[in-house]
Amino acid sequence: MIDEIIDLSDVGDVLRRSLDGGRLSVEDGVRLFESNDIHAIGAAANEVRRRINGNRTYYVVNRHINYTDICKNRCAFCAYSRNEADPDAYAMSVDDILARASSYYDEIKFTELHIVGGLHPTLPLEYYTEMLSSIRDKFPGVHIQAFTAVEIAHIAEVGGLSVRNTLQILIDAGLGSMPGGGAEVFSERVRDAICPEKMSGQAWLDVMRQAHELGIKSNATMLYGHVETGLERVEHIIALRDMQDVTGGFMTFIPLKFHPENTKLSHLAAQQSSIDDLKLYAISRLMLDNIAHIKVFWIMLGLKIAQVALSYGADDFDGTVVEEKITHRAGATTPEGLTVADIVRLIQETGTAPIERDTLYNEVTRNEAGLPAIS
Ligand code: V47
Ligand code: SF4
Repeated sequence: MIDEIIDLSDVGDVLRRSLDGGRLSVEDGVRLFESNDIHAIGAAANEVRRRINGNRTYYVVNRHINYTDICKNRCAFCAYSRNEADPDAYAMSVDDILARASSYYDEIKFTELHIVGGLHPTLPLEYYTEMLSSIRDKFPGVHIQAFTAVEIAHIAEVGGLSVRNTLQILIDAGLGSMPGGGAEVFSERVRDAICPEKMSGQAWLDVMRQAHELGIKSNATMLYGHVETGLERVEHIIALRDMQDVTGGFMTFIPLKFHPENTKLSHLAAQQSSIDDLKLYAISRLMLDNIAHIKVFWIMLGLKIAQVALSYGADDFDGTVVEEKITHRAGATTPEGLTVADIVRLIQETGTAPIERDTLYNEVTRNEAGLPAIS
């Protein structure tokens, strides 16, 4: 069946090469983005997903915390950030963060805290180390996934330290792994248009390389659906693949769907297409032959397309999340969090098997009291 679909496709030669274990080139990737045959591209991606991850769809019981919206970068695509003087700007104290985490921990024993924020001009290194060590002391079994590569470089700059030293200090304080944000699209042309103040794509990769060398795993993202071309997407994906060949430190790739509301790029709203979402998920699965997982961040994608994406290459549904500001300030209409029962049902509806994982993709089982054990 899949052979017939591929034989009839205008990109059948590329799909066949990928299924035979070949590595796709820049030209192959661009051809896939130019093709309208999402059925064949999706079928091939689903087959690759099946070979790598079987029928499993992973999810994590986590809570997101966005500790400050004050940010010196003010990227054009970001509705979340504020200037320090804005009346609704906030920066959480470490006690606030602990209280927020505790209230959810009373309800459900999460295995991960996912912490990201803006580039606050003055918060010192000690704020971040105290945040990590206090969380570690209060929730000893919980994995802390925190600070994008952009935040790490900023924390280093404010503290007058190298990125490597900063990473080591944060690891010693309890940092477990890093989220994949801040990558956007590596192309200089795109960065000039959407986030001129942000570190370069090369600098982002360089922070990740150093984190991986220090034994820290991370995720990787691409923010899509604004001004980028198919070629720029492909070059971004291949830069991640090249880095992964060297370090092996990326756990998952997450395409982040751009939400334009309340941003300086709100005129780009007409470019949003679910066909494009699914094609991008499938092409990512086919091109990233050395990254094990592709995640649907359902908050940004929407629950329905997130479910469909699980048949277009994705194998990870992310998590319970609980509280999310970055996408909701940019007009997302998804809930801010989901219960485990919701996630399990949404995954089961796709015909795949829900598997609770920890941050590092170890399987989690729970006892009758709901306490997690990692196998
Ligand atoms: O870097 C900002 C993106 C990222 C918008 O690693 C926007 O598992 C869409 O990286 N529309 C931060 N996206 C969040 C992030 C993330 C989220 C979920 C899981 C993981 C992970 C990482 O959010 C930013 C930027 O790329 N973003 N504004 C917007 N208007
Ligand atoms: Fe700041 Fe991140 Fe928003 Fe850019 S995307 S303005 S770096 S919070």
